[in-house]
Amino acid sequence: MKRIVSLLLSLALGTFLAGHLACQQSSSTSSPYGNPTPTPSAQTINVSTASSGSSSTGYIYTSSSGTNGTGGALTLSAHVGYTINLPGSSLHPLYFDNGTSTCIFSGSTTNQSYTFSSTGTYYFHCGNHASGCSAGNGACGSTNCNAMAGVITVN
Ligand SMILES: [Cu+2]
Repeated sequence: MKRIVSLLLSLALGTFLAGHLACQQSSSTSSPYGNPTPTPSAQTINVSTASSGSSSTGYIYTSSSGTNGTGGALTLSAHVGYTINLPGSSLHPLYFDNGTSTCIFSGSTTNQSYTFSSTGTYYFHCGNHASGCSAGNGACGSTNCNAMAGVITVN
């Protein structure tokens, strides 16, 4: 009788341990030492040009991951490590900066790509079709461009 009880106990213990180990294995794919740490994956944001009657200059920037507010300015958010692809052409010369008068791209007439290495607020506008830029369409460091313009918050 004692042997049967002992056998049943070891069977139950074995089943419990097998289930426990299987459970641990399935939940430890990210880290064996506790809760998995989510790693934000690098993403790419693509910005395009478009005609729009809602813009005072007839053009806007668009992106599937952003919103166009009144006046047409595009609002985007990103994380450090994200890459943004920005259009530039002779019709839409690209100005891009991080809120200072130092341009990252200054009137570029070709498409540009930029990977964010720092948090902050970044701005871009078209040299021909932005409106209301305090420093002028042909300059960087304007924080209030609308129409063909965009703002990216990087955190
Ligand atoms: Cu333009």
